[in-house]
Amino acid sequence: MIKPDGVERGLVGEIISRFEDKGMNLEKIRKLTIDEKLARRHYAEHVDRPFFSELLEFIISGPVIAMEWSGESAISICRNLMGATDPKEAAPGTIRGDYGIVVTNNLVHGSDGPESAARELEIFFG
Ligand code: D4T
Repeated sequence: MIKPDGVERGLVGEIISRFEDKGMNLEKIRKLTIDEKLARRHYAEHVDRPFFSELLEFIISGPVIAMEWSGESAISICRNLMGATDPKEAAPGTIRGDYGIVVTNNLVHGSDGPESAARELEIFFG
């Protein structure tokens, strides 16, 4: 998912190109504004984390681009392209390393395993 900061900053094409250039296949794409109910469902695992309310407020603050990508080792490859969660620590050459500074506004979200991918695809594409 490209988060509201990535959309607002006009980085959608750049971010999609990075996944395509690596050899990933874009299967589905949808622009939507997440409402609070959907945000709570998507981020249910983080409900007890101290940053939850900030994360919730941010993710509903503007449109996002939800995407399904396929390809060899798609989950780990996409997460490597995204870089470390905190853009301050993300390596140059990664999306977060090249475009981000603040951890809340870290531009992209990627499923961290097959179960979360299936759960999140169901949330965004049914
Ligand atoms: P996502 O889930 O967005 O791909 O991020 P990660 O898998 O890389 O990281 P995460 O689950 O630890 O964090 C989820 C989400 O919360 C934001 N966040 C994180 C935040 O706003 N403040 C914080 O202190 C942390 C650690 C960023 C990603």
